[in-house]
Amino acid sequence: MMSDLPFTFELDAPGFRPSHYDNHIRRTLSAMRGQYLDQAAYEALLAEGDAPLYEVYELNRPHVAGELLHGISIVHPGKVGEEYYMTKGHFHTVLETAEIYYCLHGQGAMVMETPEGEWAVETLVPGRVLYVPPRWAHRSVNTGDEDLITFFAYPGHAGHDYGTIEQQGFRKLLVERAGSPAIIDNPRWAR
Ligand code: PAN
Ligand code: ZN
Repeated sequence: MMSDLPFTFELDAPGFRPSHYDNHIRRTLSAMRGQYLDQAAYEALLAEGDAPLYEVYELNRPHVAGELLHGISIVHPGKVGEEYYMTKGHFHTVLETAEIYYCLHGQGAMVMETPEGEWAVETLVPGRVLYVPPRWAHRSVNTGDEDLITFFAYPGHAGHDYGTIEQQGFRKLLVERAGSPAIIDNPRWAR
């Protein structure tokens, strides 16, 4: 088998867009129907326009064990009601696969949980590395007023299971209370 050549790319401040990438994915408000706690605030915001919530720059690698899928995730600042802009979040289809995140810019948090009902919220600040162990679903949340930018890498065969989270969301939500992020129970969550 012919081997690939090593490659490099740059992540320059302030935008941290990779100098080389293969896919650019943009998620807007309409992709998040049913995911925000305050449905009325969601509908009101959507009526004003389908706002961009987050973007992902991916580098193409084969989706097989041994490879590392990697790229840049950018969650824009904003709120739906009192709930911060966030990614859809997912389990990996192959549950026993981990992921590593490195925060480059902004202020935020990763909301995580296991199928067994454990949960965790870790703050993301520039320079901080977050290790998401196997089995932990993960969602990035922007709690600041600038883009939250992270570099991520995960195993090529991991796959994405969005359906489980779409059904009732994460166990915990991140909302703004008195100007600061607060972790609250998700009333829709009932596993
Ligand atoms: C990341 C995420 C990215 C977007 O690459 O896919 O931050 O979030 P959603 O996939 O939940 O929309 C990752 O965790 N990959 O496995
Ligand atoms: Zn992931």
